[in-house]
Amino acid sequence: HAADAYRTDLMTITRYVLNEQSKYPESRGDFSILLNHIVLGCKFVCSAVNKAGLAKLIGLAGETNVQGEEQKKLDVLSNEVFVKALISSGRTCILVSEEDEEATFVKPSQRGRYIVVFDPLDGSSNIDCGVSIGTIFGIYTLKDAREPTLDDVLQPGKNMLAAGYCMYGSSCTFVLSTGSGVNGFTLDPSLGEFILTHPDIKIPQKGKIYSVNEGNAKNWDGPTAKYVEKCKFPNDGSSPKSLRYIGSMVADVHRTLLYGGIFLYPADKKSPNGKLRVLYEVFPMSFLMEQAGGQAFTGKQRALDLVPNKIHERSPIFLGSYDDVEEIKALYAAGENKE
Ligand code: P6P
Repeated sequence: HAADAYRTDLMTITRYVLNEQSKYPESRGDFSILLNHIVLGCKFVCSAVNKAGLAKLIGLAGETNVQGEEQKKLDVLSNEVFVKALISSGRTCILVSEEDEEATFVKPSQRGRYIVVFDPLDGSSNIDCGVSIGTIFGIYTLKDAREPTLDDVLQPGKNMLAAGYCMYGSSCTFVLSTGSGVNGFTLDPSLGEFILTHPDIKIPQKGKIYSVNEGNAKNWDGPTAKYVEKCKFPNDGSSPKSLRYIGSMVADVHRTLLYGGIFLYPADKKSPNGKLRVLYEVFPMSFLMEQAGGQAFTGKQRALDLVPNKIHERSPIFLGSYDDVEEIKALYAAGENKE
């Protein structure tokens, strides 16, 4: 409708964060500045990802471009964009990226008090077939003002101030929590702004979908195998759950958040800690799930209580609708009693 096309009270992500900020009179706008730089990175990646197919078509990807430079892989390019954007914000002191073996310690002249952990382009192996991929991030703050060390990063996820992801799919959707609920914003390319489209997201208490790579079933432990069996052959007369697995965490988690259900990346005999990384995959998604009324479990404990020892540590993860995760927690508790 014409009226919708010209809504005048646009709640952009910048306005939303400033509104949030006004709740903390002592804040100096640092978080808004930090977030705006993360949003800038996402807008760049969104544009690059959307061109990726074309770049391949016109032979740019993987070959030299007009400047004779080697065309960078999108995940490397995305990482460089985020690292540069975060450092230039002047509000960060430590960065941990899935793409960098070591943490980046920002030099004192450009240092702020925020620590950002991120996967610049998760699921990037799916780019060539057009499957949605995404950026995932979490934000901690320095515990005190002394020289930052790696200990300041190795904090449990419950200490995060904020977490979110940006999904590059049919539309570019930015989902964010700053600790008081979850909100979704969609990029309006004509404005170059993220507009609030999913206010106060709450995940359904129970869902009808389970999301796991069934190809790993041979290597699952007892409780996971039992849970998936129950999804397929329920013994309480309820109908079987549907299986939806995209193989791109941001897409699988976004669907779970909006439709309900459970996403599982369990441990298995080959990978006893599962595949997903604690700091910049498990923690941010677990933070969002809890903020949306769901929960996240590692097979042993609440995911956000985990204290990582290494920045690229992995953990099994079961996250989604509260009741669905409760079921698998009960199976792990029963499994433990049997040992
Ligand atoms: P599998 C993508 O490579 C990724 O890191 C996540 O985005 C995704 O959830 C997972 O790995 C898929 O792993 O072993 O099922 O292909």
